[in-house]
Amino acid sequence: MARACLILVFILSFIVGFPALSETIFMDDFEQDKEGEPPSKWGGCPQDAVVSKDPVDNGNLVMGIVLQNVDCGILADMDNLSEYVAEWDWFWEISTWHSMTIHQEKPGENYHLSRNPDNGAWEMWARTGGGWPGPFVTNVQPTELGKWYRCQLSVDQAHIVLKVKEQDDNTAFDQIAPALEMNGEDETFKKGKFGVNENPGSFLDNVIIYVGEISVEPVGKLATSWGGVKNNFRR
Ligand SMILES: [Ca+2]
Repeated sequence: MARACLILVFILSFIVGFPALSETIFMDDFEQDKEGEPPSKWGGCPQDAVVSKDPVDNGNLVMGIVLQNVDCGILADMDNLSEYVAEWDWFWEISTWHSMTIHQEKPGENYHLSRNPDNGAWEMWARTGGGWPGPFVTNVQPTELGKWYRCQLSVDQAHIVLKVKEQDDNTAFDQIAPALEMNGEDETFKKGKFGVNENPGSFLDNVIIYVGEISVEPVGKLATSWGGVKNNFRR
């Protein structure tokens, strides 16, 4: 009887799928926030980031970085994650360094994914003990100012892959070559949070963080796709 039940569960799992294998951890399109106020779902940056109008779409609200900051927007509920995928739209208005923090263990201790404006490269640095060792990996893939890009960051401990494409590029991320890949070049940080450590002139939107196999690409038909995502994903 027990064996029959196991077989039935096995068969049903193929019929209904494996919803437990994926989970949305965080999602924000900033549309519930008020312009000029800090993004309500993000912590640690009350003075550094404000909800702003999309630089190229007055009807869209985004996160805008207004001050050079330290550890802004670290997500509070990701302390113990070693594997996750983060996707977001990213826009740069001025030519300066822009960065995301990964595996934030405590303020000032993290990997630093950076867009280097001087040579059109993506670079992975660490920030630890007051120093900036790195870059551990670097790859030239120029990006333009004044244009929205869609980014995907896949994190599996110290194996970190960044992919970047133009927001209206409908190519699936699994068909996009990495803009940056770190595969054990440094293993200082193996788990922790995702956030931003940014300079002014940067904007973010449509941020989703998940574990598992979900592929979310609110590209092209952005409003429709994102609405579907919001309806379908567990919070
Ligand atoms: Ca938005």
